[in-house]
Amino acid sequence: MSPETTHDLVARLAARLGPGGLLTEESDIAPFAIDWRRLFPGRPACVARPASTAEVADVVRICREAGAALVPQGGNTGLAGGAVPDASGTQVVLSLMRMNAIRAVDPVGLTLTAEAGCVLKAAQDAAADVNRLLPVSFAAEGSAMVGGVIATNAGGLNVVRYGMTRGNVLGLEVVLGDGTVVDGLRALCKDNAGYDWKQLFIGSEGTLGIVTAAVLRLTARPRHVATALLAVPDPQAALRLFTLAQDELGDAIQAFELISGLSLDLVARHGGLRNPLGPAGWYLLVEAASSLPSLREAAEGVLATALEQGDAVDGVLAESSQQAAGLWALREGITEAEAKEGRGVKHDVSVPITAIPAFLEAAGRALAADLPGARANAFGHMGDGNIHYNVLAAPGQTSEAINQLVHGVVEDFGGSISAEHGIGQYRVTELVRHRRPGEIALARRIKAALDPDGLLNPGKVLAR
Ligand code: 2HG
Ligand code: ZN
Repeated sequence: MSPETTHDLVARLAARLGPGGLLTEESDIAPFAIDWRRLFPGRPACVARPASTAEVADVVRICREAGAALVPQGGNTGLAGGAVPDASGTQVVLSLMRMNAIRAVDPVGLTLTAEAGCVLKAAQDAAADVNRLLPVSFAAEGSAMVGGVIATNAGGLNVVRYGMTRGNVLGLEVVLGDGTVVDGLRALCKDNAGYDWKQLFIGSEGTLGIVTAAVLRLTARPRHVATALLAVPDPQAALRLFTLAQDELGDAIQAFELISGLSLDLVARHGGLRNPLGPAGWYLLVEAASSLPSLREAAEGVLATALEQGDAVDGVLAESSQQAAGLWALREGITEAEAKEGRGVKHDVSVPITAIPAFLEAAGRALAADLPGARANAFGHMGDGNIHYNVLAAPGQTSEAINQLVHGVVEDFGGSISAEHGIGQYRVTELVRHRRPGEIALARRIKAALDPDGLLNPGKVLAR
């Protein structure tokens, strides 16, 4: 794109969006130009901030006429560089932040309709105000926005009970790459009328269309919550406890998180948060919730059995919601603590739940043999098979070498190289290596059908 074309494009967008709708000053656009981890610094031509679906559609049309690429962005909390522009100075960041309304909450029909720029926490709070639960939840929920949560099919802490974002989206409104608005904002639990096209956009990271609003599923809000931290000798014991929890607490389990000893050391060192239990190789943060009054008794029973059979060597069941929040702060502080420790190479992998202990052992062995000095900071959502096998690299070790080693072990266990964070820019090369040729070819056909000019978030998910 020539400088004149970029100049004309910016002028047209400014005219359409009016004051506050377009950012062009270096200092204004800087926060939109780089990801949270500061791994992918970019430089956009400008940041468009439409305030309605009609404005989004016009931005898309204006960009398309100029041949300019668009990079949709919500709260910019992603960990795979999927929402930031390249460094060409020609891409337009399309921030959904001004489309932040909650359009409707229906506590009887159990739905909430929100615009893409609504912060996830605000949507959760709106559900809680009418005594309902919006079950998608993760550490960045105070900044992440509904559109980005959907575009990345975010996972998080409660997937073991409520599934991924995909399972919690009932209806969707999207703007296609040619500016067409597709309104599928139906508040229906059951809808088998033709292709379920919304699934194409959920998890497509803004490469097939732009999510502008959604109908989300709400659930009952359990009255009682039991939260426990357990120290466990090894991942095999953690797996036995997963079965025990399934047997005794069943569908009341809403989080089953595995945390390495190193993770809690880092949270203590960099976040100043004290681990209330003694030193151990591994920990479990387990949470169950139910409206039945017998929950606490059942949870106490599980903790007692776990200690008795030696699968837990220490444990605490929170006595209050503040104490529970303290336990969660340990878990939710890992990402920031890891960032302060040094260069972490992140992996967001999944393997069958049963294979988690063997996977951890095999990955640890491979790391020790091939990349001496590297430290594994493993933690994650054991209850859904998703482990963040992050590696704190030793000097001279490349991300590529570490990725290939870890993902090779994942492959051996029939796993996935991205369970919940998506591909973004971070895993584009690794995706090609780990998906079958037929799967990549199909993805390219879908991309070509919906974005023939390649203007929607180019270079993300699929290589250009
Ligand atoms: C979590 O589970 C997030 O806390 C972030 O998915 C994981 O920092 C990470 O690698
Ligand atoms: Zn996670």
